[in-house]
This record gives sequence, C-alpha cells and structure tokens, in this order.
Amino acid sequence: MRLEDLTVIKAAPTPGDTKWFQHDRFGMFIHWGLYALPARHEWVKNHERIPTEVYDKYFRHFDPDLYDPELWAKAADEAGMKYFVITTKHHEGFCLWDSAYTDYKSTNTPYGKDILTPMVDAFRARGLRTGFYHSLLDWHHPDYTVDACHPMRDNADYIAQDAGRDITKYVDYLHNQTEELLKKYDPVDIIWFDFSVGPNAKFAGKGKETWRSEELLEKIRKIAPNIIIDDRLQIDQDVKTPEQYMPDGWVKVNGVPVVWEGCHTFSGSWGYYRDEETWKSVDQLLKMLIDSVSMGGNLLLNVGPTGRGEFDERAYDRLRGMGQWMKRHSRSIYGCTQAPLEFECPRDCRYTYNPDKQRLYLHMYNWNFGKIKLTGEVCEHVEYIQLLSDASEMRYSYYPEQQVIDIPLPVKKPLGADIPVLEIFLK
Ligand code: FHN
Repeated sequence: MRLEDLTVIKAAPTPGDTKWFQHDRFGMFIHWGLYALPARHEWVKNHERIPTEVYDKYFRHFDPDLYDPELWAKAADEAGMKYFVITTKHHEGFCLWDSAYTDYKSTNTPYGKDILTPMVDAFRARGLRTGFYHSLLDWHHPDYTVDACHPMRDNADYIAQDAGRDITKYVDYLHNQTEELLKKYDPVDIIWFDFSVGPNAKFAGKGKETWRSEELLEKIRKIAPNIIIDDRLQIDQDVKTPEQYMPDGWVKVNGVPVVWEGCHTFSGSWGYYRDEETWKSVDQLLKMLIDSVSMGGNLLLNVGPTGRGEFDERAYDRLRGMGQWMKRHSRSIYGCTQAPLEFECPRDCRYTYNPDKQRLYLHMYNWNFGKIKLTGEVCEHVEYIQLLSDASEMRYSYYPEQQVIDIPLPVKKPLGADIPVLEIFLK
C-alpha cells in the first residue's frame, strides 16, 4: 500500500478550534481554592457535611503569601505542557477573580488580591493557551438548591429552606459569570464546565435543562466562536473528557472517533491533600501521556497548589521528571496521533505517528535487549531509524519476503531516556 492510502484515524469536526489542541496534546489542570486550607480533598465540604458558616473559616484565613504564578507557568512550560485549565470556581463557590457578581472571591479574603489575572498573564507570557474550569455546582450560592452531591443533603432544616431558593437565579449567576470571564480574559481558549448532577430517590438532578445549556452555549459562542467547550453541560461540543482512567482505544461517540482529553491527578485528589500518598511515578505519568497520544487523545494532568500558593515538592518532582523526558522526546507527542491501523505494534511498545512529517515513533516500555522486530505493512515504508534521544542511527535488516525488520539492540538501555523511543522515517 502507498503511505497515503493507509488508514489514519481523524476526529470528527468540532464547533470550536481543536486543531491546536490536537497538536499540543498535553496540558496542566490546576485545582485551587479554599479547600487547599483543610488540605484533605476539594470535596471536603461535602465529605464532612460542613455548613457554610463553619466553612467560612477558610475564607477568613485564605492568604497565599507565597503565590507566584510565574513559578507555576515555568513548571508547566518546562514539563512540556502547552495549555492550562484553572478552576475559576470549584463546587465550593469561591471565585479566584474579582467578579462583579459575588463577594465570595479572593479580593475579599486576607490575601486581598485577584488571583486569576496574574496567573493568566504568567502562563500566556510563556506561550501556553488559557483554559477555565468553571463549576456548575455551587455549594455556597444562596439560591443553589440541594441535590445528591450537596454538603447539606442530610440536613432536614437546610433542605426545607429550598422552598425559598430559586435555582433560576443561580443559573442567571452562572451565565453572567461565564460571560464575565470570557469578556474579561478574552481570548479564552477552553471552557471546561463541571458537572451535571444525576437524580436519586431523594433529589432531582441538575442537567442541561437546569443549566439552560443551549442558551449558555449560544452566549459563549457569540463571545468566543472558536473556544473549546467540554461535554459536561450535557450537550456534546468539542471534547469528550474521560476522567481518572485510560480508555482502551480512541474515544468514540455513536461509533465515530472524536476529540478527547483524559484528565488525571498525580495523586488521589484534585485539590491539595497533604496526607494522601497515592502519587503516580514519573514512569506511570509518561506512559499515560504516550498511551493517550497513541490513541489520538490529550492528557490534562492536575496540580493542587497549597494554601501558601505553592506547588508541593511531590508535584515539582513529577513535573521535572516529565520535562526531562519531553526535552528530547516531545517530537513523539506534539503533532502526533494514532499510527495507521495497518501497523502492528511490537509487544510492550506504543506507536505514535506524525502524519505531516511521515514519522513513526516506537516507544519501548521494556528494553528488548538483543533486538526488536517490526513486522507486516510498516516494514516496506521504513527509510531510516534513529534513537530519538540522541539521533544515533539504529541499523536494521529488512527481509521483504517475510515482511520483517530486525533492529539489533545493545544489552544496556542507552542513557538519556527512561522510555526509549525510535524515530522511524517513512517513505
Ligand atoms: O467533582 C469534580 C472533581 O472535584 C474534579 O473537579 C473533577 C475534575 O474533572 N471533576 C469532578 C468529578 O468528576
């Protein structure tokens, strides 16, 4: 087969501009809010059924004196991340910017300043695209009614007061703040709403009807026609968002491959969780990135900064480790996607493919000392092979009758790459 006749999957077209997104592949999620102070999960208000009047102690003590978004942007940039998505407001309702629609914002805390503007400026200064995560749930707003995820869902007195709450006023607030954010920080590249609440035996759910999602999408597209919007308004837009698991293939909707981005934590919590220790290794995190791209997707990897405004050392350690690999191997990530379906991938390896440059990348999760064998359709297209980390030639023997290529490998894995990659030039 001719190279151009091979089967290379492409995602269905999207309303927003996802071309840059599918090229850049790798972003930083940041979950930061008052929940950094209890430091035991961003759902602490829910988990511990904390009433707002008690939770307000975190508002009164929010003073991230060591906050320096330029350090955050540097860490993201050097890790190889190309966009960031910050929680402008999480479920607790606390806003990181000087919103005209609420007093529950960083400018009214002891910190006394707008958090969001310097962050956007710092990340843009390093060339990263801007994404806003905005919670649909709001456990602080006076008109937000109780549902299956509400911290007060077991409190009969609080539930009884729902009669006096008007959820449509909250949804007006949601729409107003969305428009405020998009206008104030234009051009925003991604808006990441989260999430629609299912019904249970006790409470109604909150979905696209509650949020007036169609109306909200129209307002958003009027301000930012090319913005990327996620799927959690219950109306699919530009990107599907599998969370905390690796799909087993290119994500599809009704059998059609779509733009997708997996979002994951380093540890067991999105918000800073001091005593939680299930931190993924650099090797695991790199394989999550490679696996995502090998299936045509993106990886959005989350950091939860501390109440002092810093990334913790465990996060810096993982970001530095990923950056060391990305420094020499980002060519196998940026601009890459799933390899042609006709290419059989060797055992314990992953292919990624840059269709524009006609280069195939073989990521070796295990070092098959002695040799590694390519088989089938790919063999007739190989023109040259090098080790990506140092551009050293990898000589090989091609047996056209058997459709096999043998690539001798030294016993010891070459230095410079925990996950070695062969760059295969195709013809
Ligand atoms: O409840 C949130 C959670 O705190 C976090 O923000 C994740 C990130 O995608 N989204 C929701 C859980 O799916």
